[in-house]
Amino acid sequence: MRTEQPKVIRLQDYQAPAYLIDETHLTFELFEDRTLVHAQLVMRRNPASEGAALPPLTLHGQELQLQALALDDRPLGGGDYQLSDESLTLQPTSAAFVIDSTVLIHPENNTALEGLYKSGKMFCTQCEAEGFRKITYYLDRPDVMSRFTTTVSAERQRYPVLLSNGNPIASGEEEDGRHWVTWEDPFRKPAYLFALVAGDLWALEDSFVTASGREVALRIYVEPENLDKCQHAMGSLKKAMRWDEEAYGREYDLDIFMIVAVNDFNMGAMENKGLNIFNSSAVLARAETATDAAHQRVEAIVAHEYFHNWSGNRVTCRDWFQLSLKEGFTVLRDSQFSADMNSPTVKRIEDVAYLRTHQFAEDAGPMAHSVRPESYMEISNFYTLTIYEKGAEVVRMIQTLLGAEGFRKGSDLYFERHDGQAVTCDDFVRAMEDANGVDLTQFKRWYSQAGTPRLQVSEDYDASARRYRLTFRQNCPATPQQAEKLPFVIPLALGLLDGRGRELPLRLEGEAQAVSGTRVLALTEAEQSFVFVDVDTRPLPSLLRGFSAPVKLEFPYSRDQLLFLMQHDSDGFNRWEAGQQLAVQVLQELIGQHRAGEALRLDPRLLDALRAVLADAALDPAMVAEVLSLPSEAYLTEISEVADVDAIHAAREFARKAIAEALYQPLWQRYSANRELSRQTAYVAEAAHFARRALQNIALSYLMLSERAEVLEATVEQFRSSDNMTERLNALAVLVNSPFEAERDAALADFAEQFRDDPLVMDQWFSVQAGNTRPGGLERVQALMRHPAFTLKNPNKVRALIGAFANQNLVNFHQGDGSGYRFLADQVITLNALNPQIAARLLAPLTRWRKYDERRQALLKAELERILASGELSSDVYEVVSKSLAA
Ligand code: B3K
Ligand code: ZN
Repeated sequence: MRTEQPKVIRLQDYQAPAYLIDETHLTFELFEDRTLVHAQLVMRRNPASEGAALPPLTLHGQELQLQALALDDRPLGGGDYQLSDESLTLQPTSAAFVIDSTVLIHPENNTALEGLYKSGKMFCTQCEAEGFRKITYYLDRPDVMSRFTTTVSAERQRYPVLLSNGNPIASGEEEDGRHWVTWEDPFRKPAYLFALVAGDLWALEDSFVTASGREVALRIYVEPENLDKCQHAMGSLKKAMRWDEEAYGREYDLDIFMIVAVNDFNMGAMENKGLNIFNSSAVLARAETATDAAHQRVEAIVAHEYFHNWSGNRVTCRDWFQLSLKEGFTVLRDSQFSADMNSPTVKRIEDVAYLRTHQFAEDAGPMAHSVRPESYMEISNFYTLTIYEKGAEVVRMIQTLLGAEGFRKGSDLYFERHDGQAVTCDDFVRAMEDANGVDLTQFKRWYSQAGTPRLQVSEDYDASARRYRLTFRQNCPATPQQAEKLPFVIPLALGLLDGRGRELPLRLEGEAQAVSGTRVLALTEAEQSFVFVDVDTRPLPSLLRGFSAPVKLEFPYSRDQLLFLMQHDSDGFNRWEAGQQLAVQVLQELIGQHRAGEALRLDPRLLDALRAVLADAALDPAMVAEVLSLPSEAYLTEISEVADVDAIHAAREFARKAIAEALYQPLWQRYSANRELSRQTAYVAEAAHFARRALQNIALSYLMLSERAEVLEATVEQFRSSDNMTERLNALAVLVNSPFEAERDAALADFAEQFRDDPLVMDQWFSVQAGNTRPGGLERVQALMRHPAFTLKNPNKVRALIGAFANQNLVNFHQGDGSGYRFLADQVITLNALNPQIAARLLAPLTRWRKYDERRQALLKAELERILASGELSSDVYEVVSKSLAA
């Protein structure tokens, strides 16, 4: 049992550092059984810090074995400094001084994958947020920015490539087959952006000429067998570099930009200055081994990390409470980029579906926090959907309120004003205000108040006065530590449709002129009405177009009105949204029938709507696929007061089967036509082809529910003869979820045989099986954990098998006897010792206990208690478990 609770760190306690580090000179001597790190820190008192006397200097440091320490070349002995588990403290004797330290560390035993560690045969680093302190004694905080030089020395044979941030300035040979390289980064940076890589790596090379005509060398380093999987990432990088010049006026600043792919990585990727380190799953992609979704993910993550060069590196965070300053903004930037490269409407649909399912759940759970949190125990736990996804929505709302041009003026001012600084969310908002002459004081509540606001809308039409009134009521539920909330500024984009589906001109009471098309109302009060005048017929409102704010909208649409919006709304996002809301209503009715023990009866209007969409040859096939995708079980859970897992699953499967039967012909027609096209054309990783294959694949998954022989035959054919992973994996998933055991087993065996040497493809093989909702899910997952390709030490494997099971196979995970919960808790306990960050993330499904019936609540809480009592917990796991039990 943990005896000491981790400390709570609070935003209100922020203090500027007492000392600064102007220069950091590092030397790494890498060996198989140890690494020596020499650090020379050129330091001085921070002129901004107060007091006459020199305060003691406390450097962060964890798991370091101190070998030598000197102050201004004077060796220090044991009495000259104090060491604790987390720090080294000494007393400077002058305002400017140099510290030299040598520490011994063990990257070869580092399974937490934070600091310097080994992934397979290579050395690599992950320093954000507080990993640098596991490398050397330092002021490991983002507001301490320093100029770095780094020398890496290692055995040449095993580690021919030695990389760090910036430009290589010297290299040489040593005795005993060792060599060294020195890198210099001309930009000041916080330690979290430091990176080092050593390995036997090959590079795909290219170059890019910036808008001002500078040539930048581009290199993607991978293990030799992966060199043929880097083209897509390289193409994405060049598109991102161009896009950032055009959309934000941001140019790249070093002569070289490097990406390194590593297999063992806790997150997607890391934006280290000039040397991005990536999870191999976020770089490697080619038709035969990666799906369309994987290709799009690579494009988005390459762009995201590249965009950080400005939003994060050139302008960084003052402290970790400001994390969303770089993450929310950068997610917005990458989503705008992806929208421009692909279909903006489809991108928005994907983002909103993700936000509403997962971030809204976080906002309603025990770990709910604001976009700029007030406190944390372990910062690693705050790389959340709220910081990233909701943070992006907050910046997006600023753009909606200011307009594209005003927003660009604001971002230009922000980058210009704060280049080279470590700043706060307030500084970002202030730049937006100053560039536009507006006051965003009330808007800033989005940064400080947690929770998802509800927005209830009612209407009133007065035919004789030709007036239409919309009344908005907003309220936000209490979240931990925040009982009361003040009204938010909610940008509400809307239009009004007449009886034939045409947009009505919009004139508010008191305005001289009508506006045509969408307009944005800024809601600022708990309750507020807007009156539109000159309205000749009762309109149908299209509200929250493009999901203009992250709120839960409530308007009492009838199913016929939703059908009407699906057909006529000029806003593509809202057409999809009307279909989703219709499906939600229909599914909730089925859930009710199931719970009441009644026979299930599907509202035929849903079938009619989907039939019309399938028949619409003019509609983007990606949109057809999106409309055909019923709201997920996870989303249906999120919007339930108390989620009945079994009823949700039964209702949704019933609806899917009914759709498959009723629309068999049009589904078959669209499937066959697209499969034929796939057969005739080579794979292309572009939006139009993603769209076509998305429709083909969802059609196939419906068709298989009919269990007809011709579908089985088509699926097996697609599995065997497609030239790309998108079609092959979908066929495999369809077989895995089908009753055709012989074909399923044969396909699984074939696939494993063909791809056993490709870990990323084997991840997909694990995931497909983890997601199989047929009975016996837990036993299948337990058996797969014994497969030779599985290991708990690789985060991708943990996510692919255990994460997919707990998050995507709800009916198996939530089995009434609690066996799924017990299994997950066991994995969390094991991982707590190996990799605390992954353990804490894996826990999330257990923290949502409030959503379920009393029996499941008790079972979930019992597992949280068991984790708490299991021994010494990492601060990561302790924080999540203790907050979940307290809430
Ligand atoms: N900034 C990194 C996150 C690293 C988190 C480490 N616990 C990835 C990104 O958002 O770009
Ligand atoms: Zn990021």
